[in-house]
Amino acid sequence: MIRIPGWMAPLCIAVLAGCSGGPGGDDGAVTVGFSQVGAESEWRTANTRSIKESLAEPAFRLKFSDGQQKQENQIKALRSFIAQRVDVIAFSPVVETGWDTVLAEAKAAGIPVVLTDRAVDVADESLYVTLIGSDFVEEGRRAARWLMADAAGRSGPIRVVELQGTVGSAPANDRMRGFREVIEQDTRFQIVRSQSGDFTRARGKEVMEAFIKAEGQCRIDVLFAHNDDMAIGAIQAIEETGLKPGEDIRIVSIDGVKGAFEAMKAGKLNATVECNPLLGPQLAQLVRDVHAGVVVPKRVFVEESVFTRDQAAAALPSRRY
Ligand code: GYE
Repeated sequence: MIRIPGWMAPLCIAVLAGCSGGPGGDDGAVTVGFSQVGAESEWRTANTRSIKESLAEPAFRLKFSDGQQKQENQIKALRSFIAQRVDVIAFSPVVETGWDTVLAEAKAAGIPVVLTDRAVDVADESLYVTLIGSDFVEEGRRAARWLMADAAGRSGPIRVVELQGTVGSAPANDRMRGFREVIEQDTRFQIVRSQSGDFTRARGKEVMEAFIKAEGQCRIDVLFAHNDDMAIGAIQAIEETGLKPGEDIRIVSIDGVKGAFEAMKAGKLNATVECNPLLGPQLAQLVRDVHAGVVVPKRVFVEESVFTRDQAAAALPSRRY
């Protein structure tokens, strides 16, 4: 028996009534409204490119909106997609909470919602059809596991500072959680400072400067940054104080963008945990399926791994982001 998901009911009524269900006309293209977080990192730039390439004509008609890291902008974009009666809404929510109302509006309009990259925290899970993205908790665990292996034989205390991603975002919440879950099993490690650098290089640099100022030159052993861009900003801050990033302070970050591979090649970053931004092709397939009424899994993961300094030079030429 084919189960019709709740959000499809109004859509079915529209189809039965002979309505095309979208503004696209009869060419068969699926009209997608996509609301992006912003352009805060190398990861995001690669992600946007992948989405634009994959949701291209003639199969799709893409309405793309950049939220500039502000939830209010994203909510406005979603409302405008609803008003334009797009076929499918896809979006990467900047933070996890505060989406219930606008998602209920999309559901009432019969427009299915596909979450990409980041999760939402809503009371009613039927407000979205599926989420495609990485396992951020596992990425945090991987960073911690790498640090523990790297510190084998070393005595404690090992003083860690953490640059968090955007406050309230799924990757910041989950990476913090996964990292702590593992690192707390090893009593040598102490997280001495933890603050948001908003996933940008500029903020990563500023906050690292403040950490060094507050802790004094030789009291930070390890930096864990929730993304490569903040690590790259922090590397500058570390160099400006005369310390050697990658040596005096061991650094692990997340994403695996080209800038991280270059920093590893130069010996300044020790490891990066991969977070694959090239979601476009999988997203396009999901959008097609959802639009056709195919029942899709509620959660779709992306495959990733960890890269270290000794692998950087060999891996760099084949990196696609
Ligand atoms: O790690 C970071 C970006 O949501 C996975 O957002 C994404 C994160 C990514 O700004 O670089």
